[in-house]
Amino acid sequence: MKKMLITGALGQIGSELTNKLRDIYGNANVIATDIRQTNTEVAVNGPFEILDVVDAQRMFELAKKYKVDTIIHMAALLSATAETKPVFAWNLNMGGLMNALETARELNLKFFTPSSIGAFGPNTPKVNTPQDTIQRPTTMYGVNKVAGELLADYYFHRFGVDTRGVRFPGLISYVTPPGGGTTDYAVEIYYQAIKNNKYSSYIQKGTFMDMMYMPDALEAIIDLMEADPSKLIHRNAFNVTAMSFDPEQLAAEIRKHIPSFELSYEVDPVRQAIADSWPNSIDASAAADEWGFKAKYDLASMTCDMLEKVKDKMK
Ligand code: AKB
Repeated sequence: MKKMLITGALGQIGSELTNKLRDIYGNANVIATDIRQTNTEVAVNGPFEILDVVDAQRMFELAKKYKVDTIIHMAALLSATAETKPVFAWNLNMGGLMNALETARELNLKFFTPSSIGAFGPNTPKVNTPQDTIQRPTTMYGVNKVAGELLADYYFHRFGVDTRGVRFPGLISYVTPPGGGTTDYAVEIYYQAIKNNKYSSYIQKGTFMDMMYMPDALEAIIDLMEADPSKLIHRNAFNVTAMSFDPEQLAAEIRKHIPSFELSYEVDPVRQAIADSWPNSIDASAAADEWGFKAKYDLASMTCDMLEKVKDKMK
């Protein structure tokens, strides 16, 4: 990768990814795009363009104008929002992906887009979920993600587009808040712990989901994109994870730093049903074997860092 265009660059992953890529590849070589410009570092540090990913023509023209060699397609509606607006989610998630893949095909670009643990469903083996297994998701987001994995494979096999991707678990970060996801509770809890010493979780105790700290997610994207293609057996949907916990375990870790922290529950049936349909823990050994994936942060080290950074941010 030398010059790249990122969609959804002001989102939870996009904003940190853009900064990291600019540090590595140079500010001018990372073209940030999003549907609207908010006054963030990303929009002023280097090239920024307004792009609605359903506008195929503009996506193509921007990629051509900046002569990029890679497209990193991050713009998408997350699981909980997609469930409330399924038609809009289909049009945005699938339309945006199709436009990005077509741009990559026409201009011969490398391509990255994330899938998710949401690509699995209630019939998937729940523990240590294998890389290749039954998926059959029951959410619109999951349907989009499975279709996206297959579509990206198709563009590789049919047209030779160098498509790559991972299945992200819930991502935890302190820079840009997530929005509309099922795993967002695991971010909110840190802010509430510092602000109010308590948190009311919309996810029930005993609900385990895979999670990863943002620095590991960013490393994973870059490592996969720079990996030797001859080593890749899979391409578009590598399971990656760093930890699996339920709200009680997360609260217990927070109490090591804030002993008076209180956790209560007000379960949201929509997000709980989504979480119940996802695996408890996934197996990331294919990513480890094929391109050396290894997360650095576990629950303890992530919690230490999150509490420190969120505290600084709130000063
Ligand atoms: C969500 O909760 O929708 C996302 C995801 C796991 O894909 N964080």
